[in-house]
Amino acid sequence: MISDKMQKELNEQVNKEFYSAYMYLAMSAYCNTIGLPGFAHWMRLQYEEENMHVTRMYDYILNQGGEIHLKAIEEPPTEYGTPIEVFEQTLEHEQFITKSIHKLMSLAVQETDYATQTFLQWYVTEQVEEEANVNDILLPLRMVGEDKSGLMLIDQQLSGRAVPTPPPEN
Ligand code: OFO
Repeated sequence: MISDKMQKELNEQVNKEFYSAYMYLAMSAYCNTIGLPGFAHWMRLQYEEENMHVTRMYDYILNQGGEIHLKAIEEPPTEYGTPIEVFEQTLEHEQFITKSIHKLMSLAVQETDYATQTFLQWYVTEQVEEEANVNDILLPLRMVGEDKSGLMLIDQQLSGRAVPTPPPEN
């Protein structure tokens, strides 16, 4: 069982995770149009990963006897600037999601909702990984700047990203 407030906040998070997926799909399309298929591949897999974040949360709400309220997903931009700017916006977005997950965790602690704390712990850890992955890409990107051969090399590396592992079931 979850409180009405927790149900509402988890539904809000579902919407944010949906937006994440939507934004990464838009970023994937953008990277394709600027001639960076490896970047596009990385973003496409990120889109798939976000969908898994959505469904895990959706399942949890239902398993706890809660109601699902799907809201409209905000339209993401179609253009994201330079390759560095693409990943800077990615980092900014993930930091926003981290804060949002932390707020949910604070609520679960405040409500002494142990089940939701356990459920959310996976997202807390996942966000550390999400931010670290983006920082690991931003570092070489900042080093190469606008250098075309450096960008091609990074594009090749990003094309090797493996399909994400599904999160554990609730
Ligand atoms: Fe769902 O972690 Fe990214 O946004």
